[in-house]
Amino acid sequence: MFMRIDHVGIACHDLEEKIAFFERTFDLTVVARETNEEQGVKEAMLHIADGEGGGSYIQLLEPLGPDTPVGKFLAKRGEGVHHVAFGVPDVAEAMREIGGRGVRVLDAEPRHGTLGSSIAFLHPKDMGGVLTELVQAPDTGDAAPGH
Ligand code: CMX
Ligand code: CO
Repeated sequence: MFMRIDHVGIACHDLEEKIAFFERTFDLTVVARETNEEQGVKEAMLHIADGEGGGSYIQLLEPLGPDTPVGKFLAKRGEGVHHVAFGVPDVAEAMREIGGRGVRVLDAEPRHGTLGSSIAFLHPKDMGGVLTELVQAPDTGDAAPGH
């Protein structure tokens, strides 16, 4: 079901400052910057490698406000790893299968993710304390990205 690690999401207070750190320390390149109102974040994707079914990235996340998932996380735990995202061939199918195995799927249907991907989240309390994201890359399968 999981094809690869799509990205590791890192919560931060200052997106521009963290982008500069990753660029100068690891020579990574930003391939996307987006504000995702639905997820309550301003974010950047830094490219690591290309793989079958999509690339792998570091996702830097700055909250749009305190009452957002990343805002609450920062207030409670400070900066650090916020979630791990796995690439799946078909996010809707993965949601159904995983949900049927007793893991809470936080989204009723796939949502819009970075670069036209379709995403859904699994509850950290059912995942050993790790907030987990499912990602269907935009060019895989025939399902249109969610909105
Ligand atoms: N990783 C691990 N545990 C987490 C967590 C995270 N990122 N976020 C919250 N938790 C834990 C909290 O520590 C808390 O545990 P305790 O009760 O033991 O203290 C529990 O989950 C509840 O946390 P909360 O602060 O009360 O937050 P909510 O229940 O309101 O929301 C969650 C938690 C995971 C349901 C919510 O953050 C969510 O729906 N996340 C999915 C969407 C998201 O994170 N979007 C931003 C990223 C967008 C992107 O990747 O593109
Ligand atoms: Co993510």
